[in-house]
Amino acid sequence: MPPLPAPTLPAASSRTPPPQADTAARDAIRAEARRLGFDAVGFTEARLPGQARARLDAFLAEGRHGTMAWMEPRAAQRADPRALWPEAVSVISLGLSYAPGEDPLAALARRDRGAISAYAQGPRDYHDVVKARLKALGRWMAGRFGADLKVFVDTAPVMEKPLAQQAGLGWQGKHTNLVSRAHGSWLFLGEIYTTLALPPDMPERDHCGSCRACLSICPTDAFPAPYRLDARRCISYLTIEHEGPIPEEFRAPMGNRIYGCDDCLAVCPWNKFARAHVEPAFAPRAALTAPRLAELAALDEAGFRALFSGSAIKRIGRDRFVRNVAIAIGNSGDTALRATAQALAEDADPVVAEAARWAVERLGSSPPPTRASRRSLPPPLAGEGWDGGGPAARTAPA
Ligand code: B12
Ligand code: SF4
Ligand code: SF4
Repeated sequence: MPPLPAPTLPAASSRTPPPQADTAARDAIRAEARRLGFDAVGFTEARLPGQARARLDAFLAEGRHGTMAWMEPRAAQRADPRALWPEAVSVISLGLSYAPGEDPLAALARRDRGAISAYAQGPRDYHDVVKARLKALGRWMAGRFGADLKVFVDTAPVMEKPLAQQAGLGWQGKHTNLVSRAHGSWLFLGEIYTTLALPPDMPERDHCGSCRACLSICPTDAFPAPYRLDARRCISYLTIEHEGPIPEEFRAPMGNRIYGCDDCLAVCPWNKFARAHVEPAFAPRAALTAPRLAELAALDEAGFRALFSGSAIKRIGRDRFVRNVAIAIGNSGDTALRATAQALAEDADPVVAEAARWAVERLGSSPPPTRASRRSLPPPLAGEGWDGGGPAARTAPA
Protein backbone atom coordinates (compact mmCIF):
# COMPACT_ATOMS: atom_id res chain seq x y z
CA MET A 1 0.00 0.00 0.00
CA PRO A 2 1.41 3.41 -0.87
CA PRO A 3 2.75 5.62 1.92
CA LEU A 4 0.61 8.57 3.01
CA PRO A 5 1.59 11.68 4.90
CA ALA A 6 1.66 11.28 8.69
CA PRO A 7 -1.90 10.94 9.98
CA THR A 8 -3.66 13.88 11.57
CA LEU A 9 -4.29 12.88 15.12
CA PRO A 10 -7.28 14.00 17.14
CA ALA A 11 -6.45 16.50 19.84
CA ALA A 12 -6.15 15.02 23.28
CA SER A 13 -8.93 16.23 25.53
CA SER A 14 -7.03 15.79 28.79
CA ARG A 15 -3.90 14.27 30.25
CA THR A 16 -5.34 12.50 33.25
CA PRO A 17 -3.24 9.61 34.60
CA PRO A 18 -4.27 6.16 33.31
CA PRO A 19 -6.96 4.58 35.51
CA GLN A 20 -7.01 0.92 36.57
CA ALA A 21 -8.07 -1.56 33.90
CA ASP A 22 -11.70 -0.75 33.33
CA THR A 23 -13.96 -3.51 32.06
CA ALA A 24 -17.02 -1.27 31.82
CA ALA A 25 -15.09 1.22 29.67
CA ARG A 26 -13.87 -1.59 27.43
CA ASP A 27 -17.40 -2.92 26.95
CA ALA A 28 -18.74 0.56 26.21
CA ILE A 29 -15.97 1.22 23.66
CA ARG A 30 -16.65 -2.13 22.00
CA ALA A 31 -20.37 -1.31 21.74
CA GLU A 32 -19.68 2.15 20.32
CA ALA A 33 -17.20 0.73 17.78
CA ARG A 34 -19.85 -1.72 16.61
CA ARG A 35 -22.40 1.08 16.41
CA LEU A 36 -19.98 3.01 14.18
CA GLY A 37 -19.86 0.03 11.83
CA PHE A 38 -16.63 -1.76 12.77
CA ASP A 39 -16.96 -5.52 12.25
CA ALA A 40 -14.21 -6.57 14.65
CA VAL A 41 -12.92 -4.96 17.84
CA GLY A 42 -10.23 -6.19 20.22
CA PHE A 43 -8.08 -4.85 23.04
CA THR A 44 -4.45 -5.46 23.88
CA GLU A 45 -1.51 -3.98 25.74
CA ALA A 46 0.58 -1.33 24.00
CA ARG A 47 3.51 -3.69 23.48
CA LEU A 48 4.59 -6.46 21.13
CA PRO A 49 6.92 -9.38 21.83
CA GLY A 50 10.57 -8.97 20.80
CA GLN A 51 9.89 -11.56 18.10
CA ALA A 52 7.93 -8.98 16.08
CA ARG A 53 10.97 -6.70 15.97
CA ALA A 54 13.29 -9.60 15.12
CA ARG A 55 11.04 -10.64 12.21
CA LEU A 56 10.70 -7.09 10.96
CA ASP A 57 14.48 -6.68 11.12
CA ALA A 58 14.98 -9.90 9.16
CA PHE A 59 12.44 -8.74 6.54
CA LEU A 60 14.32 -5.46 6.11
CA ALA A 61 17.82 -6.96 6.33
CA GLU A 62 17.03 -9.43 3.56
CA GLY A 63 15.69 -6.58 1.44
CA ARG A 64 12.27 -8.22 1.17
CA HIS A 65 10.64 -4.78 1.31
CA GLY A 66 12.20 -3.93 -2.09
CA THR A 67 11.98 -0.22 -2.81
CA MET A 68 9.61 0.52 0.10
CA ALA A 69 12.42 2.46 1.79
CA TRP A 70 9.85 4.25 3.95
CA MET A 71 9.71 1.04 6.06
CA GLU A 72 13.34 1.36 7.18
CA PRO A 73 13.73 4.50 9.28
CA ARG A 74 11.17 3.87 12.05
CA ALA A 75 11.52 0.12 12.63
CA ALA A 76 11.84 0.64 16.42
CA GLN A 77 8.54 2.55 16.57
CA ARG A 78 6.87 0.13 14.17
CA ALA A 79 7.67 -2.84 16.38
CA ASP A 80 6.95 -1.16 19.71
CA PRO A 81 3.88 1.05 20.29
CA ARG A 82 5.58 2.75 23.24
CA ALA A 83 8.60 3.69 21.17
CA LEU A 84 6.13 5.51 18.90
CA TRP A 85 4.18 7.03 21.80
CA PRO A 86 5.57 6.46 25.31
CA GLU A 87 2.24 7.31 27.05
CA ALA A 88 0.33 4.56 25.23
CA VAL A 89 -1.08 1.97 27.64
CA SER A 90 -3.62 0.05 25.54
CA VAL A 91 -4.23 -0.60 21.86
CA ILE A 92 -7.70 -1.02 20.40
CA SER A 93 -7.52 -3.00 17.15
CA LEU A 94 -10.42 -2.52 14.75
CA GLY A 95 -11.42 -4.34 11.59
CA LEU A 96 -13.77 -3.35 8.79
CA SER A 97 -14.87 -6.13 6.46
CA TYR A 98 -14.66 -5.81 2.69
CA ALA A 99 -15.59 -9.45 2.02
CA PRO A 100 -16.66 -9.54 -1.64
CA GLY A 101 -20.05 -10.87 -2.68
CA GLU A 102 -18.66 -12.29 -5.95
CA ASP A 103 -15.61 -14.46 -6.65
CA PRO A 104 -12.76 -11.93 -6.67
CA LEU A 105 -10.78 -14.15 -9.06
CA ALA A 106 -13.49 -14.30 -11.75
CA ALA A 107 -12.02 -11.36 -13.68
CA LEU A 108 -8.74 -13.28 -14.17
CA ALA A 109 -10.34 -15.35 -16.91
CA ARG A 110 -11.35 -12.31 -18.99
CA ARG A 111 -8.14 -11.48 -20.73
CA ASP A 112 -9.29 -8.38 -22.55
CA ARG A 113 -10.23 -6.93 -19.15
CA GLY A 114 -8.19 -5.79 -16.17
CA ALA A 115 -8.44 -7.41 -12.74
CA ILE A 116 -8.49 -4.90 -9.88
CA SER A 117 -8.14 -6.13 -6.32
CA ALA A 118 -11.44 -6.32 -4.42
CA TYR A 119 -10.20 -3.83 -1.85
CA ALA A 120 -9.96 -1.06 -4.44
CA GLN A 121 -13.10 -1.58 -6.53
CA GLY A 122 -15.35 0.61 -4.38
CA PRO A 123 -16.04 4.32 -4.74
CA ARG A 124 -13.98 5.30 -1.69
CA ASP A 125 -10.43 4.79 -0.48
CA TYR A 126 -10.50 2.53 2.59
CA HIS A 127 -7.92 4.69 4.36
CA ASP A 128 -10.41 7.57 4.42
CA VAL A 129 -13.33 5.37 5.48
CA VAL A 130 -11.47 3.62 8.32
CA LYS A 131 -9.77 6.83 9.45
CA ALA A 132 -13.09 8.71 9.67
CA ARG A 133 -14.56 5.97 11.88
CA LEU A 134 -11.47 5.77 14.06
CA LYS A 135 -11.68 9.52 14.61
CA ALA A 136 -15.39 9.29 15.44
CA LEU A 137 -14.65 6.58 18.01
CA GLY A 138 -11.71 8.62 19.32
CA ARG A 139 -13.86 11.72 19.77
CA TRP A 140 -16.47 9.66 21.60
CA MET A 141 -13.79 8.13 23.88
CA ALA A 142 -12.23 11.52 24.60
CA GLY A 143 -15.63 12.96 25.54
CA ARG A 144 -16.68 10.00 27.63
CA PHE A 145 -13.42 9.05 29.39
CA GLY A 146 -11.11 12.03 28.92
CA ALA A 147 -8.77 9.67 27.13
CA ASP A 148 -5.64 10.75 25.36
CA LEU A 149 -5.35 8.82 22.09
CA LYS A 150 -3.96 8.54 18.57
CA VAL A 151 -5.50 6.81 15.57
CA PHE A 152 -3.73 4.92 12.77
CA VAL A 153 -4.56 3.10 9.58
CA ASP A 154 -2.01 1.42 7.31
CA THR A 155 0.55 4.12 6.77
CA ALA A 156 1.89 4.90 10.25
CA PRO A 157 4.86 2.97 11.68
CA VAL A 158 2.61 0.39 13.34
CA MET A 159 2.65 -3.41 12.98
CA GLU A 160 -1.07 -3.75 12.51
CA LYS A 161 -1.29 -7.51 11.96
CA PRO A 162 0.60 -8.71 15.08
CA LEU A 163 -1.33 -6.19 17.18
CA ALA A 164 -4.63 -7.44 15.73
CA GLN A 165 -3.65 -11.05 16.47
CA GLN A 166 -2.72 -10.13 20.01
CA ALA A 167 -6.08 -8.36 20.40
CA GLY A 168 -7.89 -11.51 19.27
CA LEU A 169 -9.16 -10.35 15.85
CA GLY A 170 -7.56 -13.24 14.01
CA TRP A 171 -4.17 -14.78 13.29
CA GLN A 172 -1.45 -14.11 10.75
CA GLY A 173 -1.97 -16.85 8.21
CA LYS A 174 0.68 -18.44 6.04
CA HIS A 175 -0.05 -15.71 3.46
CA THR A 176 1.04 -13.28 6.26
CA ASN A 177 -2.28 -11.42 6.37
CA LEU A 178 -4.65 -11.53 9.29
CA VAL A 179 -7.32 -14.21 8.95
CA SER A 180 -10.47 -14.01 11.02
CA ARG A 181 -12.68 -16.95 11.83
CA ALA A 182 -15.71 -14.72 11.17
CA HIS A 183 -14.48 -12.54 8.29
CA GLY A 184 -11.85 -14.64 6.51
CA SER A 185 -8.97 -12.72 4.88
CA TRP A 186 -11.09 -9.65 4.24
CA LEU A 187 -10.55 -7.20 7.10
CA PHE A 188 -9.06 -3.75 6.80
CA LEU A 189 -7.24 -2.92 10.01
CA GLY A 190 -6.94 0.26 12.05
CA GLU A 191 -5.83 1.05 15.62
CA ILE A 192 -6.38 3.42 18.48
CA TYR A 193 -3.48 3.83 20.89
CA THR A 194 -4.72 5.21 24.20
CA THR A 195 -3.62 6.14 27.70
CA LEU A 196 -6.66 4.28 29.09
CA ALA A 197 -5.90 0.99 30.83
CA LEU A 198 -8.32 -1.45 29.22
CA PRO A 199 -8.40 -5.18 30.01
CA PRO A 200 -6.89 -7.14 27.10
CA ASP A 201 -8.75 -9.75 25.06
CA MET A 202 -7.31 -13.22 24.49
CA PRO A 203 -4.92 -13.43 21.52
CA GLU A 204 -6.13 -15.59 18.62
CA ARG A 205 -4.20 -18.75 17.83
CA ASP A 206 -3.12 -20.06 14.44
CA HIS A 207 -5.80 -22.07 12.62
CA CYS A 208 -3.92 -22.73 9.35
CA GLY A 209 -3.13 -26.34 10.21
CA SER A 210 -1.72 -28.28 7.27
CA CYS A 211 -3.39 -26.04 4.65
CA ARG A 212 -1.07 -24.53 2.05
CA ALA A 213 -3.67 -23.19 -0.40
CA CYS A 214 -2.39 -19.61 -0.34
CA LEU A 215 1.23 -20.66 -0.79
CA SER A 216 0.45 -22.94 -3.74
CA ILE A 217 -1.65 -20.47 -5.71
CA CYS A 218 0.75 -17.53 -5.68
CA PRO A 219 1.46 -16.79 -9.36
CA THR A 220 4.93 -15.37 -8.66
CA ASP A 221 6.10 -17.71 -5.93
CA ALA A 222 6.39 -14.84 -3.48
CA PHE A 223 6.52 -16.94 -0.30
CA PRO A 224 10.06 -18.18 0.46
CA ALA A 225 8.46 -20.07 3.39
CA PRO A 226 5.08 -20.18 5.11
CA TYR A 227 4.38 -16.91 7.01
CA ARG A 228 7.10 -15.12 5.05
CA LEU A 229 6.58 -12.88 2.06
CA ASP A 230 9.15 -11.52 -0.33
CA ALA A 231 7.37 -8.32 -1.32
CA ARG A 232 9.68 -7.91 -4.31
CA ARG A 233 7.95 -10.87 -5.95
CA CYS A 234 4.41 -9.96 -4.92
CA ILE A 235 2.06 -8.62 -7.62
CA SER A 236 0.50 -6.29 -5.10
CA TYR A 237 3.90 -4.67 -4.57
CA LEU A 238 4.81 -4.75 -8.26
CA THR A 239 1.58 -3.13 -9.44
CA ILE A 240 1.09 -0.64 -6.59
CA GLU A 241 4.38 0.18 -4.87
CA HIS A 242 7.04 -0.44 -7.47
CA GLU A 243 8.11 2.45 -9.66
CA GLY A 244 9.94 1.92 -12.91
CA PRO A 245 9.89 -1.12 -15.18
CA ILE A 246 8.47 -4.35 -13.76
CA PRO A 247 11.17 -7.04 -13.92
CA GLU A 248 10.61 -9.27 -16.93
CA GLU A 249 10.27 -12.51 -14.97
CA PHE A 250 7.06 -11.28 -13.29
CA ARG A 251 5.31 -9.87 -16.35
CA ALA A 252 3.75 -13.06 -17.71
CA PRO A 253 2.65 -14.33 -14.27
CA MET A 254 0.92 -11.00 -13.64
CA GLY A 255 -1.70 -12.00 -16.20
CA ASN A 256 -4.35 -9.27 -16.26
CA ARG A 257 -3.84 -8.10 -12.66
CA ILE A 258 -3.49 -4.35 -13.00
CA TYR A 259 -3.90 -3.21 -9.39
CA GLY A 260 -3.10 -5.47 -6.44
CA CYS A 261 -3.69 -9.19 -6.22
CA ASP A 262 -6.23 -11.26 -4.30
CA ASP A 263 -5.19 -14.81 -5.11
CA CYS A 264 -3.69 -15.85 -1.77
CA LEU A 265 -6.50 -14.17 0.14
CA ALA A 266 -9.31 -15.56 -2.02
CA VAL A 267 -8.34 -19.23 -1.74
CA CYS A 268 -8.32 -19.25 2.05
CA PRO A 269 -10.89 -21.81 3.25
CA TRP A 270 -11.79 -19.58 6.20
CA ASN A 271 -13.48 -17.19 3.76
CA LYS A 272 -16.42 -19.53 3.59
CA PHE A 273 -17.57 -18.17 6.96
CA ALA A 274 -17.34 -14.55 5.81
CA ARG A 275 -20.58 -12.78 5.01
CA ALA A 276 -20.35 -10.30 2.10
CA HIS A 277 -19.92 -6.75 3.36
CA VAL A 278 -22.77 -4.25 3.01
CA GLU A 279 -20.61 -1.13 3.18
CA PRO A 280 -21.60 1.25 0.35
CA ALA A 281 -18.11 2.81 0.37
CA PHE A 282 -16.68 -0.55 -0.76
CA ALA A 283 -19.49 -1.65 -3.11
CA PRO A 284 -17.79 -2.55 -6.41
CA ARG A 285 -18.24 0.09 -9.08
CA ALA A 286 -19.38 -1.38 -12.38
CA ALA A 287 -16.54 0.48 -14.12
CA LEU A 288 -13.93 -1.28 -11.96
CA THR A 289 -15.10 -4.90 -11.75
CA ALA A 290 -13.73 -5.90 -15.16
CA PRO A 291 -12.71 -2.76 -17.07
CA ARG A 292 -11.72 -3.08 -20.73
CA LEU A 293 -7.96 -2.85 -21.17
CA ALA A 294 -8.40 -0.88 -24.40
CA GLU A 295 -10.31 1.84 -22.55
CA LEU A 296 -7.84 1.97 -19.65
CA ALA A 297 -4.91 2.25 -22.06
CA ALA A 298 -6.47 5.41 -23.49
CA LEU A 299 -6.51 7.22 -20.12
CA ASP A 300 -4.60 10.47 -19.97
CA GLU A 301 -3.86 12.29 -16.69
CA ALA A 302 -7.24 14.03 -16.56
CA GLY A 303 -9.15 10.87 -17.51
CA PHE A 304 -7.26 8.85 -14.91
CA ARG A 305 -7.98 11.38 -12.16
CA ALA A 306 -11.65 11.55 -13.09
CA LEU A 307 -12.10 7.76 -13.18
CA PHE A 308 -10.31 7.18 -9.87
CA SER A 309 -11.37 10.25 -7.92
CA GLY A 310 -11.83 9.18 -4.27
CA SER A 311 -10.33 5.73 -4.94
CA ALA A 312 -7.11 4.23 -3.53
CA ILE A 313 -5.98 3.65 -7.12
CA LYS A 314 -5.54 7.39 -7.68
CA ARG A 315 -2.49 7.29 -5.41
CA ILE A 316 -0.34 5.38 -7.89
CA GLY A 317 -0.79 7.92 -10.67
CA ARG A 318 -1.64 7.51 -14.33
CA ASP A 319 1.77 6.35 -15.57
CA ARG A 320 2.21 3.46 -13.12
CA PHE A 321 -1.36 2.36 -13.73
CA VAL A 322 -1.07 2.44 -17.53
CA ARG A 323 2.27 0.57 -17.26
CA ASN A 324 0.31 -2.24 -15.57
CA VAL A 325 -2.39 -2.07 -18.25
CA ALA A 326 0.26 -2.38 -20.98
CA ILE A 327 1.59 -5.56 -19.38
CA ALA A 328 -1.93 -7.00 -19.10
CA ILE A 329 -2.42 -6.25 -22.80
CA GLY A 330 0.76 -8.18 -23.54
CA ASN A 331 -0.67 -11.12 -21.61
CA SER A 332 -4.12 -10.91 -23.19
CA GLY A 333 -3.37 -13.11 -26.17
CA ASP A 334 -5.80 -10.79 -27.96
CA THR A 335 -4.19 -9.57 -31.15
CA ALA A 336 -7.02 -7.05 -31.53
CA LEU A 337 -5.25 -5.17 -28.71
CA ARG A 338 -2.00 -4.98 -30.64
CA ALA A 339 -2.83 -1.60 -32.14
CA THR A 340 -3.58 -0.29 -28.64
CA ALA A 341 -0.18 -1.50 -27.45
CA GLN A 342 1.49 0.05 -30.50
CA ALA A 343 -0.08 3.41 -29.71
CA LEU A 344 1.11 3.16 -26.08
CA ALA A 345 4.64 2.38 -27.28
CA GLU A 346 4.78 6.06 -28.27
CA ASP A 347 3.77 7.19 -24.76
CA ALA A 348 5.61 10.16 -23.27
CA ASP A 349 6.42 8.12 -20.16
CA PRO A 350 9.42 5.89 -20.94
CA VAL A 351 8.31 3.15 -18.53
CA VAL A 352 4.86 2.94 -20.13
CA ALA A 353 6.43 2.98 -23.60
CA GLU A 354 8.83 0.14 -22.71
CA ALA A 355 6.04 -1.99 -21.21
CA ALA A 356 3.98 -1.39 -24.35
CA ARG A 357 6.85 -2.44 -26.63
CA TRP A 358 7.07 -5.65 -24.61
CA ALA A 359 3.32 -6.13 -25.13
CA VAL A 360 3.56 -5.58 -28.88
CA GLU A 361 6.32 -8.15 -29.12
CA ARG A 362 4.40 -10.63 -27.02
CA LEU A 363 1.26 -10.28 -29.10
CA GLY A 364 3.28 -11.15 -32.17
CA SER A 365 3.17 -9.68 -35.62
CA SER A 366 0.20 -11.56 -37.03
CA PRO A 367 -2.76 -9.36 -37.98
CA PRO A 368 -5.82 -9.35 -35.72
CA PRO A 369 -8.15 -12.28 -36.43
CA THR A 370 -11.24 -11.64 -38.52
CA ARG A 371 -14.63 -11.62 -36.86
CA ALA A 372 -15.31 -15.18 -38.11
CA SER A 373 -11.96 -16.60 -37.00
CA ARG A 374 -12.26 -14.94 -33.57
CA ARG A 375 -15.53 -16.77 -32.98
CA SER A 376 -13.72 -20.02 -33.47
CA LEU A 377 -11.03 -19.27 -30.85
CA PRO A 378 -11.38 -21.32 -27.68
CA PRO A 379 -12.62 -19.36 -24.66
CA PRO A 380 -9.77 -17.96 -22.54
CA LEU A 381 -8.87 -20.07 -19.54
CA ALA A 382 -7.52 -18.68 -16.30
CA GLY A 383 -4.09 -20.11 -15.67
CA GLU A 384 -3.48 -20.75 -19.38
CA GLY A 385 -0.24 -19.22 -20.62
CA TRP A 386 0.33 -17.30 -17.40
CA ASP A 387 -0.11 -19.26 -14.30
CA GLY A 388 -2.90 -17.34 -12.68
CA GLY A 389 -5.52 -18.51 -10.29
CA GLY A 390 -8.54 -19.73 -12.18
CA PRO A 391 -10.90 -22.19 -10.55
CA ALA A 392 -8.82 -25.15 -11.72
CA ALA A 393 -5.74 -23.78 -10.01
CA ARG A 394 -7.41 -23.36 -6.66
CA THR A 395 -6.65 -25.73 -3.86
CA ALA A 396 -9.50 -27.26 -1.91
CA PRO A 397 -9.99 -26.22 1.71
CA ALA A 398 -7.94 -28.15 4.24
C1 B12 B 1 4.20 -3.20 3.62
C2 B12 B 1 2.79 -3.67 3.38
C3 B12 B 1 2.53 -4.41 2.24
C4 B12 B 1 3.64 -4.95 1.36
C5 B12 B 1 4.31 -6.15 2.10
C6 B12 B 1 3.28 -7.13 2.68
C7 B12 B 1 3.73 -7.89 3.91
N1 B12 B 1 3.18 -9.08 4.08
O1 B12 B 1 4.53 -7.39 4.68
C8 B12 B 1 2.87 -5.32 0.06
C9 B12 B 1 2.92 -4.14 -0.89
C10 B12 B 1 3.38 -6.55 -0.67
C11 B12 B 1 1.46 -5.46 0.59
C12 B12 B 1 0.49 -6.22 -0.04
C13 B12 B 1 -0.79 -6.40 0.43
N2 B12 B 1 -1.35 -5.74 1.46
CO1 B12 B 1 -0.35 -4.60 2.68
N3 B12 B 1 0.51 -3.64 4.08
C14 B12 B 1 1.76 -3.36 4.30
C15 B12 B 1 1.90 -2.62 5.64
C16 B12 B 1 2.04 -1.12 5.34
C17 B12 B 1 3.08 -3.06 6.54
C18 B12 B 1 3.19 -4.60 6.73
C19 B12 B 1 4.47 -4.98 7.45
O2 B12 B 1 4.75 -4.49 8.54
N4 B12 B 1 5.27 -5.82 6.83
C20 B12 B 1 6.53 -6.20 7.40
C21 B12 B 1 6.63 -7.70 7.64
C22 B12 B 1 7.81 -7.98 8.59
O3 B12 B 1 5.46 -8.09 8.25
P1 B12 B 1 4.72 -9.47 7.99
O4 B12 B 1 4.75 -10.02 6.65
O5 B12 B 1 3.42 -9.23 8.59
O6 B12 B 1 5.68 -10.39 8.88
C23 B12 B 1 5.16 -11.18 9.85
C24 B12 B 1 5.10 -12.63 9.46
O7 B12 B 1 5.94 -12.83 8.37
C25 B12 B 1 5.43 -13.31 10.73
N5 B12 B 1 6.45 -14.35 10.62
C26 B12 B 1 7.66 -14.30 10.10
N6 B12 B 1 8.26 -15.49 10.22
C27 B12 B 1 7.41 -16.32 10.83
C28 B12 B 1 7.50 -17.64 11.18
C29 B12 B 1 6.42 -18.24 11.84
C30 B12 B 1 6.54 -19.67 12.21
C31 B12 B 1 5.27 -17.49 12.12
C32 B12 B 1 4.09 -18.13 12.83
C33 B12 B 1 5.16 -16.14 11.73
C34 B12 B 1 6.24 -15.59 11.09
O8 B12 B 1 5.96 -12.37 11.66
C35 B12 B 1 6.11 -11.11 11.05
C36 B12 B 1 5.74 -10.02 12.02
O9 B12 B 1 4.40 -10.14 12.43
C37 B12 B 1 0.53 -2.98 6.34
C38 B12 B 1 -0.02 -1.88 7.23
C39 B12 B 1 0.71 -1.82 8.56
N7 B12 B 1 1.11 -0.64 8.96
O10 B12 B 1 0.89 -2.85 9.20
C40 B12 B 1 -0.41 -3.25 5.11
C41 B12 B 1 -1.42 -4.37 5.26
C42 B12 B 1 -0.70 -5.55 5.84
N8 B12 B 1 -1.77 -4.68 3.88
C43 B12 B 1 -2.99 -5.06 3.72
C44 B12 B 1 -3.54 -5.55 2.51
C45 B12 B 1 -5.06 -5.63 2.42
C46 B12 B 1 -2.70 -5.98 1.47
C47 B12 B 1 -3.09 -6.79 0.23
C48 B12 B 1 -4.12 -7.84 0.50
C49 B12 B 1 -3.59 -5.81 -0.87
C50 B12 B 1 -3.92 -6.47 -2.19
N9 B12 B 1 -5.04 -7.15 -2.33
O11 B12 B 1 -3.19 -6.33 -3.15
C51 B12 B 1 -1.73 -7.39 -0.19
C52 B12 B 1 -1.49 -8.78 0.43
C53 B12 B 1 -0.17 -9.42 0.05
C54 B12 B 1 0.32 -10.39 1.15
N10 B12 B 1 0.18 -11.69 0.91
O12 B12 B 1 0.78 -9.95 2.21
C55 B12 B 1 -3.76 -5.01 5.04
C56 B12 B 1 -3.93 -6.45 5.55
C57 B12 B 1 -5.20 -6.65 6.37
C58 B12 B 1 -5.20 -8.03 6.96
N11 B12 B 1 -6.39 -8.57 7.11
O13 B12 B 1 -4.18 -8.57 7.29
C59 B12 B 1 -2.81 -4.12 5.93
C60 B12 B 1 -2.79 -4.46 7.41
C61 B12 B 1 -3.31 -2.66 5.74
C62 B12 B 1 -4.59 -2.36 6.53
N12 B12 B 1 -4.55 -1.38 7.41
O14 B12 B 1 -5.61 -2.99 6.38
N13 B12 B 1 1.31 -4.82 1.78
S1 SF4 C 1 -0.96 -11.05 -3.29
FE1 SF4 C 1 -0.73 -12.36 -5.12
S2 SF4 C 1 1.42 -12.20 -5.74
FE2 SF4 C 1 1.24 -11.37 -3.63
S3 SF4 C 1 1.71 -13.10 -2.32
FE3 SF4 C 1 -0.53 -13.12 -2.59
S4 SF4 C 1 -0.89 -14.46 -4.37
FE4 SF4 C 1 1.29 -13.95 -4.37
S1 SF4 D 1 -5.15 -20.41 2.83
FE1 SF4 D 1 -4.73 -21.98 4.37
S2 SF4 D 1 -2.58 -21.66 4.94
FE2 SF4 D 1 -3.26 -19.82 3.87
S3 SF4 D 1 -3.92 -18.41 5.48
FE3 SF4 D 1 -5.75 -19.55 4.83
S4 SF4 D 1 -5.85 -21.34 6.20
FE4 SF4 D 1 -3.78 -20.46 6.39
